Amino acid sequence: MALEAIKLSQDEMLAKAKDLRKNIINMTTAAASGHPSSSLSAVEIVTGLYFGGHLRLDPENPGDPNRDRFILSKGHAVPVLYAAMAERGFFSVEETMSLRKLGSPFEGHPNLKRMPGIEASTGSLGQGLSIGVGQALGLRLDGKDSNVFVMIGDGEMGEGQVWEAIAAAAKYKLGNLIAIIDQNGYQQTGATKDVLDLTPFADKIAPFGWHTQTINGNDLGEALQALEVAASVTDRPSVIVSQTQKGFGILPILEETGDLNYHGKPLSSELAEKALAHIG
Ligand SMILES: Cc1ncc(C[n+]2csc(CCOP(=O)(O)OP(=O)(O)O)c2C)c(N)n1
Ligand SMILES: [Mg+2]
Repeated sequence: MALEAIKLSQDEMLAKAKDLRKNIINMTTAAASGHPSSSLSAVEIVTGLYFGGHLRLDPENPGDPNRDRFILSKGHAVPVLYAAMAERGFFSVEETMSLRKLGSPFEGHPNLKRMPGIEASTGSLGQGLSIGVGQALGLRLDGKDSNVFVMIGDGEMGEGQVWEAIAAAAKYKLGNLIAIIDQNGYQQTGATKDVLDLTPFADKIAPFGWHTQTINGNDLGEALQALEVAASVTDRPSVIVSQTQKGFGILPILEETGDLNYHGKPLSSELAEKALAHIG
């Protein structure tokens, strides 16, 4: 297979998004561990990246130097990444069921030493955008036209290192760098606005010299449109503030539990069954 960006129809992508959601629930419930709600909020953007014509990849040759890169800085949401990679042909959906099992390469956070196709080892929050800046600079030095996409959590935005990376990316006018903030409103210990409110993100990042967009990131059409615009900006870095809901796709089930954050908790088999039925 050659390097290609797969572009499905919007209906096909909506079906993929459902597949991703089901796989996220199945693998975390099987592991009895992991972060389904953090993964679910990001499904539409990740579907858009992998199936909306953005990530030029070759699963047969994951190290192709001309590939585009996706760094999941909020590494605990790795089930969404494994689910997308499985659908894209890096490995089977069945293999992802070994999530968090001893010896499995499907670790609880992305590990580039264990899995081809992972672009950065993340999980220690705050680092992914800096890694992306380095990769974007390197790609430019090498004369490549590859893009680097980095997804950051809204709680993760409280890490000072993210803001250093924002400043550096603007200084170097990294038009090949696209940040996506998954603004799902919650972090580990509660609502992000109560822990450390750095919203509105776009108004804070724009003065550094970034192109900004703010969207409903659980609307696939908006996600696709924003990725299109961001990719067309080549004279400066671009950020998509993706306003989402944590656990999107199974909100009625989370509501039932009385915990809309549901951070770092897998669903019980019983709740997983309900969630899968709800997704349809
Ligand atoms: C440096 C660091 N501190 C703390 C943690 C523990 N931790 C894991 S997930 C999380 C919350 C992250 O919230 P957010 O970035 O909003 O992501 P979400 O789960 O909401 O998508 C925290 C604090 C960590 N992984 N890394
Ligand atoms: Mg969050």
